[in-house]
This record gives sequence, C-alpha cells and structure tokens, in this order.
Amino acid sequence: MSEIEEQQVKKISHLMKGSKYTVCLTGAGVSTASGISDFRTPGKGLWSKVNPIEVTSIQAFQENPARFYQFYRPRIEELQQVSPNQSHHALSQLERAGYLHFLITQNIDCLHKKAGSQRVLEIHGNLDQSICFQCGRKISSRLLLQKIEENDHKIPYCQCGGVFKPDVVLFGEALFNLDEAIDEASKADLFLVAGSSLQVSPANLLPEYSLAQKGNLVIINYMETHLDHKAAVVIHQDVGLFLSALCQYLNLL
Ligand code: CNA
Repeated sequence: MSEIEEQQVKKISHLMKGSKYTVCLTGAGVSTASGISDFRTPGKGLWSKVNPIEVTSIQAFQENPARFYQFYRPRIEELQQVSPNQSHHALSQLERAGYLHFLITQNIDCLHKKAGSQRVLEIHGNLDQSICFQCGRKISSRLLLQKIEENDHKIPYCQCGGVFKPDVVLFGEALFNLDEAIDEASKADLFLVAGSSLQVSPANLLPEYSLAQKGNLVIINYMETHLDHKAAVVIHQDVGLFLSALCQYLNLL
C-alpha cells in the first residue's frame, strides 16, 4: 500500500469508528472483479455495446420481449456462475464487526447477500427471480431460463399467457423501496459510495440525504463523480483492494 492509500485507510477507519450509523451505497463497480461488466466504464461497460433504452426499458420489454431476452438471457446465465469478490466480503465483514449498519445496492446480482451481508436493500431488484407481467406469478431464474430455452421464439411465457419479466427495475419503472433507502440515507452520519458512477437517478441522490444532515461522504470509485467535491475522502482506486486494506487495518481479516 502506498503512503497516500495508507493515510486514506486511516482516515476512513477513523470516520467509521466515530460514526453512529454508517450506510454504504454500492454500484456495478463492486462486481466487476467477479467478472460482471459495469455499464459505463468506457470501452468495456455494457452501454458501449448497446443502447439501454432500446433493449432494457419497460417499453422494450413490452414491445419486443424476444429482443429484450437476447440481451438479458446471457446476463441471467452469467449470474448463475459468478461468486462474490473481496469487495462483497469486505462489506459483509464490516457489517459483522458493527462498522457498517446498512447497505443499499443498485446491483441486481445478489452478490452482497451471497457474501453474507444481512441488512441489504436491493433498490433495482435482483435477477434471482422473475414475475409474470400479467398475473404476478413468481418463478426462479433457473425456471425462467428453462422456459426461454423451450419456447421457439425464446420468450418465457406464463401459463396465463403473460410474459415473465426479471424482477428488476427497468428504465421507465419506479425504484423498489425508495422511501426506505431515503430513510436510511438520512440517518447516516457516514455515507460510503463504492463502485458507482452516480449517474443513475434517483439512486445518485441518496448521498445528498446524508450530506443534508451533516453526514460525512466517502467515495471509492475509479471515475470521478458529480459529488466528489462534497466528499470528505475520495479514492480513485480499485474498490476491492481498498476495502480489503480497510478491513485489514481494522483487524477484520
Ligand atoms: P456504472 O454507471 O456502470 O458505474 C460503475 C462505476 O464503477 C464506474 O464509474 C467505474 O469507474 C467504477 N468501477 C468499475 N470497476 C471498479 C473497481 N474495480 N474499483 C473501483 N471502481 C470501479 O454503474 P452504477 O452501478 O453506478 O449504475 C447503476 C446501474 C448499473 C444500475 O441500474 C445497476 O442495476 C446496473 N448494473 C448492475 C450490475 C450488477 O448487478 N453487477 C452490472 C451492470 C450494471
């Protein structure tokens, strides 16, 4: 660890020790080390390959479910194979040790729960289950994949005639549990952002609720964000390495 990193680790551990309620908001950047592409890393992010509104909006799902599943099917298949990485493990350790009180994630990959985090709010839902758009019946992603495979047009139909939709928030849909996320963010005297570009609204407004209560903001993300200038500490480094170094410093690993 360089001297600068060590100073930053010390500063954050000091903030954590002094905080009564620490909340972390995570984004796709905590899962890239598990092999899941993020959206906005130039050249590598999923959005450099497709137009999000064309493929993953609620309108796209309703108008052309076959095309929608051409994009989503490989993502659902991929998620059956992936495992949590050091970011997920570090955040789960921080929770167990009492340093982290609540985790809000924009990710739909379930990796925080797989790593053992308990107090997790998935504001964009998760890809573990799907719901019939017509009758509301829920099925596992494993069964969804089977239904896609079995259908000639690769569309997963429900027995009621409706189409199953992954239980995630698509462009054009409201977030899940936004009120609870705002309540949690408002309680936080320390708010950590880990691996998010903070470009997706309204999730990117959550740090502001903590700031409004004079909370301290820490941002760990490769790319700059629109809130960097309001943060007590900004770290443009690998989030997994940094969080692991933090856990080591706190004697958790
Ligand atoms: P984003 O806009 O793609 O931003 C991710 C950020 O993470 C970028 O700014 C990167 O610079 C940064 N980053 C990537 N790898 C690392 C790393 N190892 N260390 C530090 N920083 C890193 O994604 P957001 O989460 O901010 O945007 C919200 C979208 C992305 C939500 O709708 C998610 O549902 C969606 N998404 C989720 C997943 C997932 O579930 N794993 C994957 C891709 C997209």
